[in-house]
Amino acid sequence: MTLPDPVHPAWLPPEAFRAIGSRRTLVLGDGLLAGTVHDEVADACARHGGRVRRGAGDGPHDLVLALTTAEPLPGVAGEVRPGSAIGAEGYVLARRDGVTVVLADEPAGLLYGLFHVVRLGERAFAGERQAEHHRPAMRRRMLDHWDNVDVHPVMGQVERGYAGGSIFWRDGAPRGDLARVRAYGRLLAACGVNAISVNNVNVHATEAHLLTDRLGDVAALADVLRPYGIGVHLSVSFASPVVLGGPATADPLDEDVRKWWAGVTERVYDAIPDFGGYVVKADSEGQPGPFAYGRDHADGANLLAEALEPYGGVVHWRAFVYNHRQDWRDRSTDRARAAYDHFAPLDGRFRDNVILQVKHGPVDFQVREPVSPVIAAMPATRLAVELQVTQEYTGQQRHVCYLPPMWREVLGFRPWGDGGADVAELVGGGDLVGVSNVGDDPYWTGHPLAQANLYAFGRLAWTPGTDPAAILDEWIDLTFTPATPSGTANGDAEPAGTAETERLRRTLHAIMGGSWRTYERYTAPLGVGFMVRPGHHYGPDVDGYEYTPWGTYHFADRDGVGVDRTRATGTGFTGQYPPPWSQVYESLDRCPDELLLFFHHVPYGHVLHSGSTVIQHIYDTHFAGAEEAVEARRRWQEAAGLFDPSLHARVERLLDEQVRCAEEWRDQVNAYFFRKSGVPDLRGRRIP
Ligand code: GCW
Repeated sequence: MTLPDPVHPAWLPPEAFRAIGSRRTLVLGDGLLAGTVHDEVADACARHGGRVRRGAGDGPHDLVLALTTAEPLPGVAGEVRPGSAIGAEGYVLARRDGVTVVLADEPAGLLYGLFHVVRLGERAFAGERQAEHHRPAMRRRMLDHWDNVDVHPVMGQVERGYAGGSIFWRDGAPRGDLARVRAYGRLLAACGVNAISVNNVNVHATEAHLLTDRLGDVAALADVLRPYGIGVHLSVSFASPVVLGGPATADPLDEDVRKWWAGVTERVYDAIPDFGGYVVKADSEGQPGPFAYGRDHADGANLLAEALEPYGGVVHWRAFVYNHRQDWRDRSTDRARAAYDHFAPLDGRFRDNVILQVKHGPVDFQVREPVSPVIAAMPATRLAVELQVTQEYTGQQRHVCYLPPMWREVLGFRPWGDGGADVAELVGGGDLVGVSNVGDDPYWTGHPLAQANLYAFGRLAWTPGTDPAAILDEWIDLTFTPATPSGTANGDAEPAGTAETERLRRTLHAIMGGSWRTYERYTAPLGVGFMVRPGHHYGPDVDGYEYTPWGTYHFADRDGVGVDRTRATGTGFTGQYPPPWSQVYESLDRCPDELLLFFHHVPYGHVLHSGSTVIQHIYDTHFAGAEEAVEARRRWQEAAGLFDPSLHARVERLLDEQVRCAEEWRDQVNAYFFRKSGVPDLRGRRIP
């Protein structure tokens, strides 16, 4: 596939297909996605001299990609066919007698199997391989685009977008570059993503029309994404009937409203038969919702679910509901409590095709938050966990911040303690949703190294237990050194790379591997959150949100800092967790250091488990974090010869900005707390 110039190929450079493209492949199976698999291989063969057959299979073959329903399956493929079902998107990978086999029950499995072979490169064609069964942990692995069709006067083309404009929309119209959208679908399929929503959850006037008279624009996107197994979803306004010329009310219990949604939804499926469903942000930050009619969120979600049900569609109903007009003087209102307080009582009331979409933390995508208690509180409700791939609060794609270590902690969190299920298991078979970090920038994600977050999102949604460092290796190998993969994420032996590729890997690990913790060190301390500039949320402003209606406070005074969320003396938020966490978070002694100020208000002299006082920890981490940014830049500068010069130059410029901003954070946070507390730095460093 030829990419529209000058778009960066990300993790699918042509070289990544060399191993397949130089061999003899047989593709057995019908259907659109099997056709995609054939075309991918054919394209690779045209470049690298191999050949591909589809249907009838004169041997010999090096690679057979076959549906289990294909008759007859050639010898080796027949031998590795498992006795039981492989499952919707799964595949079996094996190698015997010099033939590599991918078997799948459905064409989607063939596509994911093909990309597995791409990841393995030459290793896919060496030695023998016992049959391995691969299937995704999450049924839906979805990216939400916060893309506006019109340029929003405040938020622009993409809300919280840091990679240029939208790849779908521009100035009120479709952007029209469907080749780019197709290339995006291909990248997503290669990391395992199978669904996207194509517009912002804040649905403004123009965007509301995508549901009705501008449905053709959505159908055009669905058409180019379909060959890569990507289902299209749409964010809709709860007030759609009112704003699109239907009934004068959007009351979910009104008969005319129900009929209106049924009719509209029928037309959606006429245009897009495999349409995924609706995404809804209701009664949140000014978006309309069922509260206006005295109804609750189960009433609201079920209305849309009922309309989608005949077609197998789903509603992603967001749990991000809180009072964004609170009085900062009111210490009893706690934004962290809001999602649980609104939704936990509704457990069991949602229709089967409602998926409650819960942000991973109780507040709002901060660099450090506890896991949302809603996830453990809704056993009778289908759940999606929402992660923010776009780096709104983690450096806005100007800072390197490799997020998978945070996501791994979220997915591995056990709400009932050791021995209980973890978040990935709780949501297992359900949905993992990420807010996309992609735009029309030539590197897709603005910061070229932010591509790794997108790639890793898909890979973690497929296999949540994967080590983030192994995913990083996979991404590095595909993107930068496709000829010499290390393949550690697949558990394969590591072949010797050249000294140069080893240096390249070491450089990227040094810069990216710990970058989330580095970012945490130079920004808001110990889980307290925010301290960002209001509005755009970039850079430090310690009191920026302190006296605002948004509910995000740190309560620093001359004696101490932090939010008391205990049951004993605070907002009672700790009580939303089951034991042991309700007790661990309640207890000043047991609360993990990194979340201390999320749960407790403590004096500056409070001694952490680490042995340091809170104030000294603030100074130490801020000096260390800013130094780590300087060190990352130094490593990058040293590695100039290892990367494409224009990519290198782009990252270098961004690292300059990261260093500048990290030092600004360091100085503002340190100065602020020194002035509040009057406690000097034990090590006598300069605090402005
Ligand atoms: O983090 C906040 C963002 C808003 C966003 C909102 C949400 C789309 O600042 O820009 O709106 O979350 O998740 O709905």
